[in-house]
Amino acid sequence: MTAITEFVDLDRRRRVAVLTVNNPPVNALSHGVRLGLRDGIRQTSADREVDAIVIVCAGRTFIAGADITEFGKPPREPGLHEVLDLIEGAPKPVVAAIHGTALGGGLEVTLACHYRVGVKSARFGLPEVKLGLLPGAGGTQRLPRVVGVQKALQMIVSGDPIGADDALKNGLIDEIVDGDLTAAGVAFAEKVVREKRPLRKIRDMDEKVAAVRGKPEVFAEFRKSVARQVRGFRAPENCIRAVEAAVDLPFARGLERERELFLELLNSPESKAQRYFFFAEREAAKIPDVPADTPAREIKKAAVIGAGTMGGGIAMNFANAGIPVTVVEMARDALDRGLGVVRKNYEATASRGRLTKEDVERRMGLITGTTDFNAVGDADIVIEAVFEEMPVKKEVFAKLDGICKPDAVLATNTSTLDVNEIASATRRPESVIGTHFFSPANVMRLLENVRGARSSKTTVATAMALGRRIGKVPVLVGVCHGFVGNRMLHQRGRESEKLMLEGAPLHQMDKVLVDFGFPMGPFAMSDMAGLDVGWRIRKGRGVTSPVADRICELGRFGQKTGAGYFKYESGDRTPKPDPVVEQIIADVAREGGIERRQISDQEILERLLYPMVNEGAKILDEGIAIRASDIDVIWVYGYGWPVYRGGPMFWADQIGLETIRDRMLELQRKSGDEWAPAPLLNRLADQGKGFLTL
Ligand code: T1G
Ligand code: NAD
Repeated sequence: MTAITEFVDLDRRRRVAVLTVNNPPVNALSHGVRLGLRDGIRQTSADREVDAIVIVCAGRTFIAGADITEFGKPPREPGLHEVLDLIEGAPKPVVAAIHGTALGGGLEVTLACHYRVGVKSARFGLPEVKLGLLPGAGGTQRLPRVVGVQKALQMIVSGDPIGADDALKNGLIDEIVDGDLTAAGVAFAEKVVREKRPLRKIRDMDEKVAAVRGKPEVFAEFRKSVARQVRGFRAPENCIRAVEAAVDLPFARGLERERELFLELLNSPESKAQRYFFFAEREAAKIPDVPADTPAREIKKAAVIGAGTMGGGIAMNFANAGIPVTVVEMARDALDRGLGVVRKNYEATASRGRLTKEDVERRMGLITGTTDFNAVGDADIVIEAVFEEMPVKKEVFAKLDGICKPDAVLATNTSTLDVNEIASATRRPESVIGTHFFSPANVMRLLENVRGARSSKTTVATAMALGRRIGKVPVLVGVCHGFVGNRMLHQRGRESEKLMLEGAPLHQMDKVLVDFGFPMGPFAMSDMAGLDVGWRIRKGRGVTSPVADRICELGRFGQKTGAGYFKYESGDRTPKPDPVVEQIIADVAREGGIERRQISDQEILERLLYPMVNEGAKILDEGIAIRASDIDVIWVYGYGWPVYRGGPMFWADQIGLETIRDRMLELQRKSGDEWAPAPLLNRLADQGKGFLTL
């Protein structure tokens, strides 16, 4: 074995050369890897002792793409196109031997090879669209020539990988191999040589793109079919145009068109935000004082207290991950109702073909309902999701303290209450932590883990590891009212009520945020979550919200009662303005002596989002969030902040903190001290810095 570069080794197996890429952790196509592949292909192409070449990777995966950390930096030769032209133009067969995830530029490397083999567990994808980009090294031109235009459009615009069986069925790979991958790759290459198979260059394959030539309806239908999920994103349309070029243009011209469309995206604010977010999501998993090797408790059995809106969804997460879970309710009818909702949700998913009947029964089989608290004695973790009332929570935790095994983790799903006070109801506060799921808990990916003053590192590590295991994005936050997400949401809510009294129609405010990229406006979202939850919390805390309270007093709790801030036709979730509510707002404004006026979309946007950013600055200053990017991860995964705007803190940095601070000072002079800029915002604005420089 000789090293071509630090990241690529060359070995020989009889008359087959093996180029092994070794650039941990994911063999990204960094400059050193490209250099090694270029020199390796040149050397082995010229070597008369070599009949074929195999490209394989060391470590846990085949090449997982271009090195994202190199984007935005001056490009270094060789570029990926040069390397791929050498591979495809090699005078002897080049075979890619694939394991793990061949993604982005990694899949494009395999598409430049003449043949591809993969192990059963391998996955194949072009996820560039998730970075606000498109496959920029021939993927949009070569993939449709192999798997056909429809499949290529689906893979490139969704960015989701496919498995080996699907890849084989669609001609993306030639064989599924098992055992030693390098040996299998070499054997396949020797077979190609022995059978004198052609040097199959995908660039020369025209049949599958020709089949769609002159049929623009194929693209029109596809655009229609993805319109809802690609709303606001810039990259998907460029992806579709690049595949159109593969159909309409000769290969070389198609590559040029792909390049133009790629560069447009590379320099776009959307891709900058999505590339930032890629790393922000991975940073969120790192807790400075809880190293990655901190021992976490193994979760073999779980329990959930309360089978209401949240309890049922939380239990589904465990069952979905194959973890047996016991659900405890205080009465049989509440239990049956809660588990009934769980079964209905699973059956609804099965009716959409995303689960089989066997899957439904297997998952329901992992969920055991009981009204006997003692049944949770052997659970490794217990998550409490009972009423949001401190006395009820403390009574439950005191009971769990007496029942659960010594090393069990006791977690609370409270959305606002003091986790430290809840922990004080036990003799083991070090084992208590907040695990704040978002509704619907079996769908929303965010998990806000709330570290109590006494939560041990093992308890923190356990909650973070569990979050990833049940398919969530866990983010660690500190204890304060509403933690990070709800605390910032409260500031937006406060200002939205002022705006409504000053004259901004509810549907206008919702439209401003929907146009900004949120899936739903604040008032439609409240109607979906249920106005009664907030009403119960306000009553519990003796605080009022005049308009919302009057709406709730009329029994209008939102979608679940057919009316809330908006009214809903039966079976239709479209929010419709309701004169009843407009009258309530006008009455409260008149009683408050508030003069009403037209308010611009820009003013609405600033007054709804700047208070959130300002609260984010306070949260950072108080150490409730470890880093600004964690706040962005919380808002993207928990509150629908559009990922192509990075998150509230990233977005604020793009606008410039000085601009935001100065606008807040203006509003402070007009409307009062709730607009006072946070000390951190002031400091950074004065220094001309951003939150992400912290
Ligand atoms: N570049 C640089 N670093 C990367 C990387 C990449 N492509 N992929 C992962 N990392 C880092 C990551 O930040 C983390 O670092 C560590 O590797 C482990 O990652 C020309 C333009 C492969 C499925 O979009 O989807 O090719 O935090 O924690 O959960 O057309 O990483 O440890 O310091 O995510 O096992 C297209 C991106 C690029 C794939 C593994 N490729 N990666 O998941 O580990 S654009 C992608 C992933 C492109 C071409 C275009 C996942 C993974 P750290 P991890 P994982
Ligand atoms: P819910 O009213 O729908 O369900 C609470 C359930 O707890 C009820 O079924 C009730 O019978 C049961 N319960 C009450 N006391 C009990 C006890 N002593 N033992 C066993 N069961 C008991 O409420 P929810 O919306 O599911 O909220 C539950 C918790 O989750 C609250 O702390 C809430 O703040 C939090 N939360 C709610 C949401 C949301 O959007 N609904 C989101 C995040 C967090």
